[in-house]
Amino acid sequence: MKKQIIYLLVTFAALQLTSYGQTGQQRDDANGDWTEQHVTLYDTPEADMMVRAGDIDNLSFGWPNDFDPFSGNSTYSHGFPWTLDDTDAMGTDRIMVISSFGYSPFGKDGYTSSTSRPENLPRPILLAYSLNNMELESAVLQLFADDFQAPNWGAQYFATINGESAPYVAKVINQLSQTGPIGKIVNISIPENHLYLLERDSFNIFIDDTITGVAEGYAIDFVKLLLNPKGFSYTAKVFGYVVDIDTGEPIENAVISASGSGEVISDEEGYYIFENLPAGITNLYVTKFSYDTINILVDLINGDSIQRDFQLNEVLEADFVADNQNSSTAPHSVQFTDLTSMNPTDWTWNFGDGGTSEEQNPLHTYETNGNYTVTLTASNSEETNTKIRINYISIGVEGIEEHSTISAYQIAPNPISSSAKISLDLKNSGSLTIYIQDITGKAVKTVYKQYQQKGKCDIEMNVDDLINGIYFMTIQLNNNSLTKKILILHE
Ligand SMILES: [Ca+2]
Ligand SMILES: [Ca+2]
Ligand SMILES: [Ca+2]
Repeated sequence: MKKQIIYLLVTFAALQLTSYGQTGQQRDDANGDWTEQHVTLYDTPEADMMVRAGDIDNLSFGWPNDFDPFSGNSTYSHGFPWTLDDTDAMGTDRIMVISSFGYSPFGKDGYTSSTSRPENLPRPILLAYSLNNMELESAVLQLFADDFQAPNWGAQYFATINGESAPYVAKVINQLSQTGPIGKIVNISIPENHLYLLERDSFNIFIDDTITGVAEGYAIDFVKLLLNPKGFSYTAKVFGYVVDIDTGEPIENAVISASGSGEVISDEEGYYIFENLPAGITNLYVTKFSYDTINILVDLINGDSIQRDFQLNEVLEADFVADNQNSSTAPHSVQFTDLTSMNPTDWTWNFGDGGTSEEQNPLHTYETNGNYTVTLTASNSEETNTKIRINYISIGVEGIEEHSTISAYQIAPNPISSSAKISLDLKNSGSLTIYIQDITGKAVKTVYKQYQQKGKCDIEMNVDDLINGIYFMTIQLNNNSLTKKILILHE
């Protein structure tokens, strides 16, 4: 009898092994044919366009029965090394060991031990497609990552996309601590200011570590690009509270951004919620002026609802505005107002024309025409921080409202009773942010935050949610910004 039970158990285990290796699903609307190496689909349930390189086959092992690689679960551990298949897309379904790997006193990961040069050198993964005049508004990169263990072995990955450094990719993969040869879907947003890289109808991602020399290898089953994503097939809910780490007070208006799901703002209780984050690894950022930025990975299974609270540490962050940045001729006097957080006690101003001051709110007179970069270094007994505003002051440079990258700007009407139009002429494309601060420097409203093509644009703004008073509006394009005083007077 006992023998029979053992026999049954062995048979059952053998059956499990044979079923592992079969792919339950071979095709779906969001991904197309899983066995294809290069797929482009338009208007899928998830995006205006989906491009993939690499077959969806768990590095050629196949998926266990009832396992869905998009569900957010990790695969079971698989063997290694494995026989390479020449038909697999470049850079997929193969072990790649960082190119700096050399002598490693701290041991080796399994992938490094079981493979050799030159087969295991990192390779780029290429996606080719045609945008067909599609306007690109956002993009999410999904990759099925296997055996990434930078924290365990001390690797410091970098990533490039079309040859440009992609720190937003490196940031995520450097935090992955996969427990051995297992795979999981990872979601990474392409930031707005890098979308132009995807307008070349090709996408080349390369991941390596050319510095540390440690023994770390990884593998990628497939890479998938969602252009103008609409939503994800498998999602989870994440919610929580943002509070000050010292006082425990809720922090309102903190911006929480998540890969592929835009951003949400904490309310007066510090509460935020994302209803539909993609399953798998997703990166969350929490930012708030005068607080340290927090970045964490969340690991989500389809249908999860999890709480993640954030405790932010207030820091001294320098900032300032000028009442009157532009003038047609010198001499021109500018009143600067310090907006630094955490009660600074010392200020060092550099006005860009050789002039300096140690007052909190200096008045400075520019004697010569030109563009001037203004720097404020503020400190208290514990911290120091510097704010640089490039070409912040413009005097006698081609018209009154001239600026190095933002020209012909106008806010009308001003004073504003309910809504106003901001008219801009941008000399460069880039990340455009428009925000409003109150007289104490507290950010009270984000008017606009998007990638913007160069040229003329009009932005409508409603200020019904702000009480009457004087405010400062900052228009920031990439690293350049200008600030204008506005007056809100509701009728
Ligand atoms: Ca394969
Ligand atoms: Ca590894
Ligand atoms: Ca594959």
